[in-house]
Amino acid sequence: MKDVYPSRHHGPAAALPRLEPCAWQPWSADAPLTRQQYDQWCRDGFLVLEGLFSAEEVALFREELGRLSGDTRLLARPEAITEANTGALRSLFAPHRHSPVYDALTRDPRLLRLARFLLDDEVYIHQARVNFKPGLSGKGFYWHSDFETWHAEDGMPRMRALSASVSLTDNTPFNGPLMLVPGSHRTFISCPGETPARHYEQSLKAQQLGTPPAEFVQQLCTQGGIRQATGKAGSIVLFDCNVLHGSSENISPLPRSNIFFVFNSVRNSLRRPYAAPAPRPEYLAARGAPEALREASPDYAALVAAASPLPEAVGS
Ligand code: 6CS
Ligand code: FE
Repeated sequence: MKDVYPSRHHGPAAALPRLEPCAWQPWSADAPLTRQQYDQWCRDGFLVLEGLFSAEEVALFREELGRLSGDTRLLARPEAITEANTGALRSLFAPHRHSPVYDALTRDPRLLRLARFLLDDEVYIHQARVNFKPGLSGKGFYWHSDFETWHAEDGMPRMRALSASVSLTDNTPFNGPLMLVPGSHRTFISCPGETPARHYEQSLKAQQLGTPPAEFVQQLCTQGGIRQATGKAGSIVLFDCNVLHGSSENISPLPRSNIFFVFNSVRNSLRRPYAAPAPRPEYLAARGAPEALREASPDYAALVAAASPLPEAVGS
């Protein structure tokens, strides 16, 4: 299959035009977005939706986060990525595989309807992760396009995927919120360099390869500006797979913890990596025949109660 988004092929960096629509169907009155939100999505490549989840639901998601981040077996697995400088937990990949609460969240209509509408297809989870970004020491994520990595290293053919980041803590101007470049989703930056074997063992701590050279970051930021995706806990940031984004380190005392779900069209499932010696592990990129997600409105309180460790029996 012709690689329409060549990157990391030894050649110089280049700006290529996006070939896919930003939204895969026109707006209609029964869309899960207002016309204004739809137009903003197409123009900018991202959308902040406030107050999607209640304070009670966020508290339940946080309780589950505490359970997972305290699970020593899980922390010893490769899905747990630590900060290079402090060893603190930086990201936990595939949290939905280790949590019935987060697995249910992937089927919550408030997320699933948006993904299915904008991608105009059945969808599955390509990747999920919690980025913890702890207070005082949480490191940042340099400017990048997720699609560049998912295309080069996972074999994602086309731009028909989006991320939904659910804020589990307030995302303020001070604790390293996501920064996005409006309109950058319409340009694919073909990056220089060659993907080494097992690149993810380094890139998930601090990505250097597959990031656009400075002049391209400057050009896209000059054209579109930079927007901080701030919002209260319970808000979400929807962003296109190719929008240029990053986040600064967090030196505030407050953590900036978000859970990200990447919804991919079932027609866009992974092929062989376009620019890497071998596919990345399943916890980074779901492979094989995709199974379309079915909507469900779960009882998060019951799921959290069932998942939480039983209190030590008295006198045990
Ligand atoms: O390599 C990846 O798939 C991950 N890297 C970044 C910086 N964002 C997307 C994704 O979690
Ligand atoms: Fe990213």
